[in-house]
Amino acid sequence: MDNLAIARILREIADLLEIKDDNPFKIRAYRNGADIAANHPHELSLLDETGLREIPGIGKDLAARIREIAGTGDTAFHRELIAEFPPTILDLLHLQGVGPKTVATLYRELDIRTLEDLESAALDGRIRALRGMGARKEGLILKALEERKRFAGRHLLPDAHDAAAALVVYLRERAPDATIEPVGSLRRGCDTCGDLDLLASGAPQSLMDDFVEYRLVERVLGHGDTRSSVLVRGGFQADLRLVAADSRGAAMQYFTGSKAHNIALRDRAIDQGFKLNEYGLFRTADDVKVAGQREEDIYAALGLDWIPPELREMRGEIDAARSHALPRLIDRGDLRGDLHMHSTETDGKDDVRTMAEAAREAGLEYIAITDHTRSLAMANGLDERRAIESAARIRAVDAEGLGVRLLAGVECDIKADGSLDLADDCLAALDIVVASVHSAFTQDREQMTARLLRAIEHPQVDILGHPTGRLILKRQPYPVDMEAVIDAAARHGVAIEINCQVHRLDLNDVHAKLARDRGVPLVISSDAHSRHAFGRLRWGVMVARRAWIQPADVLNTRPFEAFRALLRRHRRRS
Ligand code: DGT
Ligand code: CA
Ligand code: CA
Ligand code: ZN
Repeated sequence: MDNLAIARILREIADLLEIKDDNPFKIRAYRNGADIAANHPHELSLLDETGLREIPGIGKDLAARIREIAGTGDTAFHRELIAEFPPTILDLLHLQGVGPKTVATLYRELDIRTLEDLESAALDGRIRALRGMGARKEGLILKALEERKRFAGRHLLPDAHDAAAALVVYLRERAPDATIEPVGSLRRGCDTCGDLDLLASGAPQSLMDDFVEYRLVERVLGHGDTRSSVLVRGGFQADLRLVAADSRGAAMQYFTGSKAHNIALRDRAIDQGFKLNEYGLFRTADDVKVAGQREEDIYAALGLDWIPPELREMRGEIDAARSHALPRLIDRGDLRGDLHMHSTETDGKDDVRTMAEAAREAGLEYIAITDHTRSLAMANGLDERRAIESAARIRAVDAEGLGVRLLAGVECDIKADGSLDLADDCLAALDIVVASVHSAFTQDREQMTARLLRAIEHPQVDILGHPTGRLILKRQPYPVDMEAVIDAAARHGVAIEINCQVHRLDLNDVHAKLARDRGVPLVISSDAHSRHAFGRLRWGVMVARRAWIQPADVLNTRPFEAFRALLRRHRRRS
């Protein structure tokens, strides 16, 4: 039972309690518990009750529930709550913009139990008539329903990764001598995955039975000798393929994809007198197998360097592999700094010192504290006076010498007209400014592009934060001419962020590659709102790898002083 699965159950308990209008403190305790579980660096299922209770925020009740979930996959309390409602009520909760209060109203007033009920009620205009709803809310619900259909069946990479990792651990225990690895979009590090593709080589036939008997399997779709498919909890389809050990490399290559990459590789094989399939690379003339056990050998036999899975998207990797021009991709270990995070000063959960210490534990050498600014009233954003005061406090913590350097910054809101949320002299007095859009997403492409360009032209902006505003599987990016934005950033020496929040991963791989190609400096930042969130840096690094990014393309791979000299505000002077 991994932490995210535990978190999901705790969150559902909180949601269901909220639908029931239960005690707000209890609801908050479960919701906090879910956050703690989702972000905890160690596996909660391995801790006993005492170990769990040592984690701040986990009391006696929560610890007991977590023990029960870890041991049995669920808790009776959760099952009892679910039994009080139609089982489909949770689907409603998972819609963007539909919270427990709304679900409770819909259920009580209109007996809405399913997404279908909800859609017909919205289409009939019955929702706008309810207290506290209105036509706007109804429109939002219809939009969320439409988006859900469009994205149905895909999963965020980190979710898919965790679900697959748990399954791989289970399978490896059953076949310790076999090689069992994720392939498909998961291995390529795509930001969403349609299903979990696993490949086992050199495993006993019985592994297929073990697979369909996995504890989290909800339905078996197919159970064969070389391929089985199941649905596992969380809405994932998982495919397991079994191949002989001497075909492992060929099968890895084939099932990793992408399809387009495979087709190009197969065509290249044919041109060179070979046949390529999931069993190996064969000479057409006499059917002799020339490679199959190792992926590297297949690429080498075709005159190519081994291509990292993240690059296998037909974006020029085959030409680069032929001319030995593949990039040395960035790793998580190359990151020395993190330039976007929040503290209790605005909507973060931990204070500056706690964030700094956690960053140091995560192996970082420097961080920027970048709290929100005034326009984000909901987050208690900083005005000029508070920004300056908070900068003084950040610098005081820096002066303590915690073993991690701190920069005093803000995540300055870009207002609808492209102007910045704080006065120029205030921004100039800070060490670093990330500028991002958090409002007026409905502007048209021209307005939004002009807005971002104006922000980039502002001399105090060092970094453009989460540039497209997308929330993967939840919200489309706003319309914006990213090529114009990237070119402007290149002209002005403004860095562009790859934001590591798992729903953002913004820039995406395609835009990040364009930015790299145009010489824009990039940064990879966690946008952490708590001390537990630095682990997500790996997902932004994955985006960067898919964008062909090397360590030198990213500012926060530099040692602290070198990094600082490269910030736009210092560059201008040199
Ligand atoms: P997904 O699941 O939509 O996130 O994307 P993939 O890339 O994981 O696609 P999937 O699961 O359909 O197939 C896994 C890999 O298997 C795919 O990347 C390449 C390989 N593959 C599947 N079907 C074909 C095919 O018809 N031709 C070739 N050459 N390869 C295929
Ligand atoms: Ca797949
Ligand atoms: Ca598949
Ligand atoms: Zn932001």
